Amino acid sequence: MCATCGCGHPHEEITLEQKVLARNDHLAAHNRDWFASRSLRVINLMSSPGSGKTTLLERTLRTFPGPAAVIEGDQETALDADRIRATGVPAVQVNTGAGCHLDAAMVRDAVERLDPVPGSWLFVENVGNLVCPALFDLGEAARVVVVSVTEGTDKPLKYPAMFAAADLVVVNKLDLLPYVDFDLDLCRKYLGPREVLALSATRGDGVDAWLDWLLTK
Ligand SMILES: Nc1nc2c(ncn2[C@@H]2O[C@H](COP(=O)(O)OP(=O)(O)OP(=O)(O)O)[C@@H](O)[C@H]2O)c(=O)[nH]1
Ligand SMILES: [Mg+2]
Repeated sequence: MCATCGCGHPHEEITLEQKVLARNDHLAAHNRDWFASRSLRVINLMSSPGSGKTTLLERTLRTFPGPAAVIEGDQETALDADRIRATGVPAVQVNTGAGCHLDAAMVRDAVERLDPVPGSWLFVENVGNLVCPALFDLGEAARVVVVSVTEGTDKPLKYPAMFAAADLVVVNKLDLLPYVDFDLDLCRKYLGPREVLALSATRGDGVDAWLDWLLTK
């Protein structure tokens, strides 16, 4: 019951959120088993809108040596899936409508439609959002958070849940560093022991280290 007015709403809302997350965790555990049975290496890419997730995938997939497939999450449009297919790699677009993140059920449905070759790297580009996607396990093997130098140095401090969940943080748009007020050393300090790769998805510097990291997955 609500301590302020006795209406009961806050208590119900908290219970509902816990149930939604518990159900998602259960489905994500099934996804993880299913991915393992097909030797799929699933990478969940998350960031604010426009940090360069799709651009990084486009560059990656043009030279990636292994089999790959992509699930694209956006509220609307199939623009990102179209960009991925233009590289020759299969992609499925998931539109979440009013939703602000992908969940385990959406990914399971999409991967069944995509039917990737066993042993593939399966890239999941989450909906652009530094908050909600951090809460939803998809059954992935690794979480990559992309932050670009145009977003400001303070993002790891302001959105700690997202960065705490990252196996790797990619700092993108390195080519713009001379023109913006972004302190890469301070950003690394804020990120603590987390692995960080700085790169430019458009110009290509730093991308080899990213490819090497992916091949360890
Ligand atoms: N200068 C520069 N621009 C970049 C770089 N990477 C991406 N961009 C630009 O940033 C803009 C957004 O890139 P996207 O790859 O669409 O970003 P996204 O994270 O996929 O965006 P959403 O899917 O909408 O969340 C585009 O204009 C890209 O060309 C980079 O390394 N350097
Ligand atoms: Mg995108």
